Amino acid sequence: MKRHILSALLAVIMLLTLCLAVACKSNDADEPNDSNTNDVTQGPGDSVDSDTKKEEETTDAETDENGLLSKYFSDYEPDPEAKFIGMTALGASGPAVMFDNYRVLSGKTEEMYANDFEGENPLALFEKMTAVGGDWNGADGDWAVADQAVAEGENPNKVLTYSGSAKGAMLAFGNKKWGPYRLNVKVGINEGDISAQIYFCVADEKNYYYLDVSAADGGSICVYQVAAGKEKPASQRLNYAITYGTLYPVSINIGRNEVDVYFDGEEFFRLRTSNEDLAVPLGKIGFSQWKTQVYIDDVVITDLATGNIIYQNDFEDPNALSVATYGIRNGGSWSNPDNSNGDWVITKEKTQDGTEVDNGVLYFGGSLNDYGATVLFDPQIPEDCEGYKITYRAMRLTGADSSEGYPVVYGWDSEADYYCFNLGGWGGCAAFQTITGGSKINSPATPEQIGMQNYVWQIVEVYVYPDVCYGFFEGRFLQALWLD
Ligand SMILES: [Ca+2]
Ligand SMILES: [Ca+2]
Repeated sequence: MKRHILSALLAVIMLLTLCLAVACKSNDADEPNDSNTNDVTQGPGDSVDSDTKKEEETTDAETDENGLLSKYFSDYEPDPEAKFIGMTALGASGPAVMFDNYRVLSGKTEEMYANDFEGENPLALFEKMTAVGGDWNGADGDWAVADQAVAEGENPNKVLTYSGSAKGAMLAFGNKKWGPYRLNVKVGINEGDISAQIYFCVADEKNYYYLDVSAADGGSICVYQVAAGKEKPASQRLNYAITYGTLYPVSINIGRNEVDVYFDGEEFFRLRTSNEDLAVPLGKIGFSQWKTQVYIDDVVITDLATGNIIYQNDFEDPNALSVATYGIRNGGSWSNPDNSNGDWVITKEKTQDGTEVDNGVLYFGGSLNDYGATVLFDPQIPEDCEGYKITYRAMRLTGADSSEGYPVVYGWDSEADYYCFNLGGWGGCAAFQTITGGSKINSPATPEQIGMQNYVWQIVEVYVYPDVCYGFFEGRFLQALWLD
């Protein structure tokens, strides 16, 4: 596995980081490392928008021999070998969309152009286009700079708005030869089922990619590719609740062979020139805990391509554990890994006051100090599966916020090779863990507690694709884990 080499490299990087970091390191082996142990480019630079330099605006858009705007991009040299190239553009499917803090960087930090829409003639360098399938005619006034609606006492802010109703409006910027580069922009939707688009690698009106940010149906994000006028999804569509009036930072890092798409500080999508080496993690799934007692119920594994149910278990069959096996989670200890002490059992749910409910559940009631005990099921995920989703509900009965309530393991080959979405670790937070060759890599834990509660059923969903896993808790996205 390529991961072995990667892990070794990361281990060296982690070691160096640890040597330099000093202080404030816990001895707890389950404590996440502050360094980013994922092979993930650092997040968007939008958090530093307050220092965005205000560029002098101009209407004199002189170009050099490459057609690049010489005033701004004289030092920028596109990579002729780059696989992802093209202009940027902003778009909207209807009114009530706003953009701000538009920046193009030639590297991670080197700014080529910045526009906060506060200056004179802020749209001078943009050109109007119409996306394929749209009916926009480039109407003047549809794109305009306006005051953002802000709460009393907040600083006034000008934003780029789209007030037209015709579809496919694109406000384009840049050059067809551009690449690699990074596009940072903030996007917001103020009302309705409207969607906003951030286009990149635009060759012309029939060939481009775009991130679609939609407020419809509770909100979602997805990347699409349009090639020769034909559109297809280039990523999964993920539910993401959009709060009206909020400007979300978007960062699209266009590399030579890969595009990383960040939304609100999270890397949600990676587009690559080839995913051929990647396969969806197969293997067993299981449940674990640490210093807590839990109920698990209604486990469902769904094939994401077909919608078919691959596996389900509602634990109403008292013999449901007869097909289970047992393991010890990496770093854990369990005196009876054959479960002869009955740590994991099928039982009837009880309420907090001890009333029995007519519902069979999977129950860990073992000693609170016996951690790492994992019960495993073999869902027989078909080898040609292109992606699956694990859904279950869980209830923590005891334990403080420092306990790990609902870790779910999947892709389990052995105790030395599997994945874990650990909910409740790191003081009530969550993070993916990758165990490969017996070594564990923790993703950075969520910055805040996820809100686990005792005696409340809570829903966990894990999407498993060949290149990425997404973890959700109570319908809320928590984290992505990139596989390569
Ligand atoms: Ca502004
Ligand atoms: Ca049940």
